[in-house]
Amino acid sequence: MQKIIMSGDEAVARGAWEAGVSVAAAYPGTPSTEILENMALYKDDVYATWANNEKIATEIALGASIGGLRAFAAMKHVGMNVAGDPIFSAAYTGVNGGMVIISCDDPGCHSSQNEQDNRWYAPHAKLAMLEPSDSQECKDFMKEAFRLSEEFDLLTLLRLTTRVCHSKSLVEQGERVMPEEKKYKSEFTKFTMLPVNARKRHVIVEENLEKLKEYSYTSPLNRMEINNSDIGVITSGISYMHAREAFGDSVSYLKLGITYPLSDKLIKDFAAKVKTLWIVEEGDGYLEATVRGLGLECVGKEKLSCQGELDAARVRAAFGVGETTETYTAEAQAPARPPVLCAGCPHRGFYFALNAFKDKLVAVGDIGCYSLGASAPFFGFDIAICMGSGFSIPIGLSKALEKQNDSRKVFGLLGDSTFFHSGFNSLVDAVHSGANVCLCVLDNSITAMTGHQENSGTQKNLMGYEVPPVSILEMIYATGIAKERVIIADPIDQEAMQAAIKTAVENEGVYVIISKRPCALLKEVIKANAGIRCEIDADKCVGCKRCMKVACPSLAFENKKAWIADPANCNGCGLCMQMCKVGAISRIGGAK
Ligand SMILES: Cc1ncc(C[n+]2csc(CCOP(=O)(O)OP(=O)(O)O)c2C)c(N)n1
Repeated sequence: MQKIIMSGDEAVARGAWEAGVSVAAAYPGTPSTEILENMALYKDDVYATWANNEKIATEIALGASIGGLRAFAAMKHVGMNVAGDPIFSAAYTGVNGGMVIISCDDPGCHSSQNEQDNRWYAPHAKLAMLEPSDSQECKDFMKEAFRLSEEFDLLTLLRLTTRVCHSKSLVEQGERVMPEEKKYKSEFTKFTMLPVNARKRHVIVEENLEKLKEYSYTSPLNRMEINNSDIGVITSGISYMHAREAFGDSVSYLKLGITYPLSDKLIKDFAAKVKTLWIVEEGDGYLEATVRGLGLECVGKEKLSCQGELDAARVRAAFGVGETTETYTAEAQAPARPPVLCAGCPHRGFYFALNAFKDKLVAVGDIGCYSLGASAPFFGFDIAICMGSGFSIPIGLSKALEKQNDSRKVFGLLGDSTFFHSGFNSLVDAVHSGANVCLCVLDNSITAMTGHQENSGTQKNLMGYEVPPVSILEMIYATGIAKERVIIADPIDQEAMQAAIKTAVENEGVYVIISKRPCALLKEVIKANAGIRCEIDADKCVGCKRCMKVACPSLAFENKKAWIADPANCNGCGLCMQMCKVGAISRIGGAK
């Protein structure tokens, strides 16, 4: 069979297709996003859809599974917190068609608000769990996850981490093999989680996990590599790769593919073959807790902290083995370059306008491209917790400020995708409670942060089909808020945006601002702006640096003059033009 270089995410999608999956749902989030994007390539065979959040994605997949189809839901690690409610109950119901939850964790939080270790979800929610180490295993384990899910009637978790998702290696391609056809049939006691049924299902899920634990002892997904009898390393997922690179054949390995339920027997057998046990695992001491629970001595988290990603050098250094030469790190070669808002980004205009009222408001942010407005030079907000909270934290915070006779108005900021994810629920609470807040939807008409995924406000879906866009404005009106309290403004137009913010700051009660302008990187926007850019007349520039305050990466200041240093990225949005008091900046290449 043909071998192709694939990322872990691509291989997961391939595995799902080969396993005969019919329905796939997800909400984007690094490092999981490419799974569904690749699944959509099989749109003739699979219904692949972006759900508005991870709970919905899980429930869509569950509906398909109950109906008899193989289905999965994919998400980043924090998405599993959002999906927790259906996951914990679906673990009790079990499946009809096989069902897999894919959690992609982000150790080192490269692009996340925390580095939670989702392996704990497996024992907590009572899920089977598999952890692949490379792309071939991503494909093979995905197929096995469906088989185990059906054979043991368990919801199965495929747990990946950034380096497994994004590293590329060879993957042998296989055929799509459809599972035995299953029909939907009414099974009240299995799928209706009323207390009377749930109590019985709890007994069954425990029995099923016990059976899988028994099977796990012989599963080829777990394997021993016996090289010597001194040191035995217990490991799984990407940590296996780091351990192998660090120690080579100088130690023995127990590489675990099924990491819940863990086979006690297998761990004890391995422990009996070596003098000392080392546990090499990224994140928490999850494997270590089980090993110690079996009464076995081991070395683990006292050597390798639970923070950040592992690599071979870190593993070597921790266990004092071999060369501990430093590996290449970007920081060692170049100064840190944190991400910035792009040239022409509408969020920049919003933050610039917000700053004009800095002493009159307190702002709460959220997760999206607008998170970049938290740093210099805007320092746009100093609270950001999780998706949707940008609209609910202000409700509570405004109560606290009221009590402290602090007259500043609390602003909440989130994007269009985040609005559909969970922000709308918070908006309903804010309107219903009459809170003294201003909630701003920074609507750039796309889910930008994670790479331009469609959302319910866009006209196309993941599979490229035309769909009716859902109107954010109509949703806001549907809360019953007075129409004059809803203001739509173009964030690049400073006069309009500052007037909107001023109205909300100066008047009591709930206001909603829709900051509306499409993302500068959208294909249509790039096409419409082709050839248009700003230009600075050096003779007119007086070097006042007012234009530099908008922090556009296309602008630079040298020899006492501002200039467009990166014209290729300037889209002529004109925010800098509005700052210039001497008319040194003009737009060239067409009207806007
Ligand atoms: C629970 C959860 N799911 C997914 C993510 C990943 N994520 C971060 S920002 C974002 C989308 C933001 O899109 P939008 O609100 O439209 O703002 P934009 O980036 O377009 O400005 C997503 C999906 C996350 N951080 N948390």
